[in-house]
Amino acid sequence: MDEKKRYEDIIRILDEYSYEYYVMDNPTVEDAEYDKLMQELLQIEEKHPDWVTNDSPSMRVGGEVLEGFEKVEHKIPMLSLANAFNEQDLLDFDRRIREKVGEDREYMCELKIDGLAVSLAYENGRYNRGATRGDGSVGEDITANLRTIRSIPMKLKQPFSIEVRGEAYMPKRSFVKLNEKREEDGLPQFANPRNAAAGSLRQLDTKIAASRNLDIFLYAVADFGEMGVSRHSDGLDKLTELGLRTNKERRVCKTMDEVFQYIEEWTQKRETLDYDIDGIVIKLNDLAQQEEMGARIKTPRWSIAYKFPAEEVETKLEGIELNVGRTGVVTPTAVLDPVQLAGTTVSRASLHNEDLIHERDIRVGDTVVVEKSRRHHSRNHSKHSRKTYGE
Ligand code: 3B9
Repeated sequence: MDEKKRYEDIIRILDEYSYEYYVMDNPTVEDAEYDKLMQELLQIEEKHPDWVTNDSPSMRVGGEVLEGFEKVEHKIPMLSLANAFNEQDLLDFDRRIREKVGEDREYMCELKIDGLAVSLAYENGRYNRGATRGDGSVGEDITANLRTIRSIPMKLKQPFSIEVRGEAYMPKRSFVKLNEKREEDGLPQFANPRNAAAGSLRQLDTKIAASRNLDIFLYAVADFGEMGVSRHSDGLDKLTELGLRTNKERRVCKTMDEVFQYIEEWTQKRETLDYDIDGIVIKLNDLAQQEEMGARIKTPRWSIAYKFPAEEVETKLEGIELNVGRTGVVTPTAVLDPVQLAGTTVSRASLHNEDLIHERDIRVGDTVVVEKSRRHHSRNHSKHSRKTYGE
């Protein structure tokens, strides 16, 4: 029997099983069957180390320890999204679009996943490089860590050379489990799934990222040009056809009423998802119309993110003010880089008393999490901040 051929067959079968399990969310075989083939693969690889390439299913468990992360230049910049905080901002967005492209328009509504923006480069259909967004022009090479995300195909179903963009995230259930485990082990907690995902992908030991159970949704291509589609929605369908994981809760809307309906629906349903979303992304669907609208330096004019009123948001501690009350009690107040929280702008928050500052080792320049007060004993203060932890 041709062992090389058997080896290649096993890789194909394992890749197909992974695709069905992790991308389609529809397992087709028992775990035992998968494990048996994986064992056979490992045995062959032990005999023929020279056959093993980076895109073997055996490489998904990590093992490589990196010295640092190389810089990666994004030849086509990774843009971000302008924000909308209310209906009026969205109506203004729609008006600017109608002024330029006319009344004949449709919008794609998507969930805004609260994760880490990354890009995946495929060369002739093979996974070639993965990078963080960084500042949009230059990111970090996290190819090895992203390889551990099982839903990222090492091979596309057609040999395209494309750069796809998306959001890597940690599912809520994995986040809760991870923090429980860290508590047991006496390790500091992650503040939220986004920090946990970002921390995991920044690990030099790829085994750590592999153990963190991350996932990904892809939502864009650097250049849809070569894919032969004329609408963003067709582009996403094409990504799905190529074997990439896209978010299925997307919807084409023909009117702003439909857009508002979509927003309303997901404002209600967001807690039912196993991942955090921080808003809704609205994109002009027609790619020619997108081009007509063009882009600002950092953000396209054809897209906008409606942000949910945040209950908890990170910002920088700019200073601490001490106020002495009539009774002589000193209350420290945090002066913050202004952020949107629960529908209002917050630039100050009570730190309650000096002990709290020492207890949490709060210092100017720290990143702090400001949250809407949920406590009854601090009635006088609508906001308070706590120190966050980032790995
Ligand atoms: C260069 C969803 C998010 C998102 C885009 C998103 C964040 C960003 C974006 C991606 N969730 N969608 N979409 N669901 N968190 C729309 C900003 N697109 C781009 O990054 C991009 C980049 C483009 C076009 C789009 O063309 C240019 C080429 C050269 C110069 C300037 C623009």
